[in-house]
Amino acid sequence: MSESYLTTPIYYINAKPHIGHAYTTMLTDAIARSRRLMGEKVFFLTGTDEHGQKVERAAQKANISTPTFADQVSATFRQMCRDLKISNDDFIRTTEPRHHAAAQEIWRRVERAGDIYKGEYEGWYCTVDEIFVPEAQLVDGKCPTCGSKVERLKEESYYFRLSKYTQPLLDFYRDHPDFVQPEFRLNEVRTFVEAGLQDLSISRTSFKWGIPVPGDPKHVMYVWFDALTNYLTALGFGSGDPAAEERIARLWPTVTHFIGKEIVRQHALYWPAFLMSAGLPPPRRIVAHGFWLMGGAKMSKSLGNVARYQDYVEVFGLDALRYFVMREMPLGQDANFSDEIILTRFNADLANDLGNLVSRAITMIHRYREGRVPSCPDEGRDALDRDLVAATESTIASVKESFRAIQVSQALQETWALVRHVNKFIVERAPWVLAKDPANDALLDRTLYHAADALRIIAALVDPVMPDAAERIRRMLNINAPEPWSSLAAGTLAAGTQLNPVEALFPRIEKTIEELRGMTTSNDSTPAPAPASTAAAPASAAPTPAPAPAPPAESTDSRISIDDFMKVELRVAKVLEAEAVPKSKKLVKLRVDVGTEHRTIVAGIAEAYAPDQLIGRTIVIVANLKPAKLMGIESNGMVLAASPEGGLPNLVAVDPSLPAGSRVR
Ligand code: ME8
Repeated sequence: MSESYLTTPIYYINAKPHIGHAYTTMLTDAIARSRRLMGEKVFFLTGTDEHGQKVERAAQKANISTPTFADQVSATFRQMCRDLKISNDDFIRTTEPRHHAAAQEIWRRVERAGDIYKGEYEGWYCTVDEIFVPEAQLVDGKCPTCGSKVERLKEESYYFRLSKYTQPLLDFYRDHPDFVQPEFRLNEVRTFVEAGLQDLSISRTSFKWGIPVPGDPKHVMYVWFDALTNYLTALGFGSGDPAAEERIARLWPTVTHFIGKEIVRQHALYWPAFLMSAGLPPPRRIVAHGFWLMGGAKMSKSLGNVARYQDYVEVFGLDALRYFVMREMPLGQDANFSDEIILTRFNADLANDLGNLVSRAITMIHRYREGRVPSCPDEGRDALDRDLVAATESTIASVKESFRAIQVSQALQETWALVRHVNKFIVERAPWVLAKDPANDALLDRTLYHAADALRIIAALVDPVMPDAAERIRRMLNINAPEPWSSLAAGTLAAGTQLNPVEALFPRIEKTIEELRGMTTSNDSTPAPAPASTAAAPASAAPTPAPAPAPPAESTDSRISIDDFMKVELRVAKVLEAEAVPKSKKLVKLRVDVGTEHRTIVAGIAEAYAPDQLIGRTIVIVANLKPAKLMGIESNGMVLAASPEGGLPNLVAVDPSLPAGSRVR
């Protein structure tokens, strides 16, 4: 049996997980599940990256000890895996003793190779990305990757002789052109290496929250030196266990690291260089996906423009979220995360296409054949039958190929082409007409058989992305276990199978976006870690995207003109009345004076303010928003509040002496 090792990045714990982390984890999970269905044995690792100054500072801000803080936030990532039904085999934390042993072992090996020396680092450091930034790469004095402020460092530091690996890396890239997927990302790294590499500072002395350097505990390891090693730790590297040696020899050459595109350099350059120095082979493959954007900028915890995966699971269901992210983001490209696009895809692809197919195929077998799958003799098949069988067979082949090539969006498009084909087949055959005349019995049997058989194949093909939906379809078809993809073929559904009752798979969501937002309640009970920065967010209920304060270097320019800004009518208002909205944790109904009139606004601030704290306040509202219904109440405007990530909204305040209706600009 062939075997492979798949990893996600290990996530920083300066804040809780968002859709970006959920995405990489779900994508890797879908690939792991597809490989298992193809008969491979998979070892799938995810976890948390817990050291570094950023985490130490976040713990200080939250007024919790760093280890307690680390335990709490790491637990939210572990919970994410459970919530998203991730099939990982291990969850690693870099604060675990097994990882300390592995990181120190790799350090020693690199040191023995003569690749570590002591020097002094003087230069800029971005704590958000945990990277050293050469002066020439600063953009307006800020980090070129995330746009955050950089800090000046001057401290004693150990260096890794990265420069020595310039040629070995270039040779390796030449010999392994498929090392990074998509290929153009490897070209970017190659260009960077060709320009010549400088040695890399790999230790820090100005804080303590890290793995001590062997033999010199005044230093802690640079977080990336520590973090990258996690991929070996999980195989038992540094444990001294002889079984680990065998495991490393077997699995390490198969490893694929799934990452976001912002950390390609660390994985495709630093990591192979560290490994070469330690006498180990570089990873087999790096798969780098694009960014989820929110309001034109990368969704990121440091910018604060994040969407919580929990809100989407609650409103749309887990399978729908998994489907959406994997369908919407072709590998390597950026994609927009928006409530509107999810709702549209939910109703079009899941409720209409797949949901209808399931309900039609199963219901008709119950109605016309007492719930038993009819038999389907070969004779009498016509072009319509043959086309469907051929489409089913070719979809099985192409979907397998797409999963192998890590093109999950493509695999879903291919599967949906089959879903639509079967729906069309049913409409063309019109079983409801055939059923009226017993002379059509054989044709009706063939029609129902082919529809149910294709549905069985579709369930198998969506299984890696939508494991629950696949299981529910199998249950309706009375199939007990997932079908291995190696033997998946059209025409093997057993005639005579007694089907179970039909279930609604994805009932259409008839609500508007505003109503959906009003329904969303936060189930977040773990303490909120201190954010690295905050962004002003509208105070309407989650999951409204917040505009990002500054676009990162790689995003498209999302700046607006003064004319665009002036279209938004911000005005001072006085709160006259306030009452909680029944059955909503977040919403409060306000009656406000906007100078020219009194109006009702529903705001998502109930968790932060009791109604009587609001009466008499002077606030700022968006006065020219189209009305929206929230929990059945028409809201005419939006209250402005700043919302730190994971924290409660804080109303934007102006001098209370300002008259209601004053324009804010
Ligand atoms: O970089 N769109 O951790 P991190 C898509 N600890 N994916 C996103 C995303 C977005 N907007 N935001 C985050 C680190 N991600 C290091 C990794 S590995 C040895 C150390 C995903 O918490 C994506 O996978 O900043 C990205 O690479 C990762 O989260 C970064 O997570």
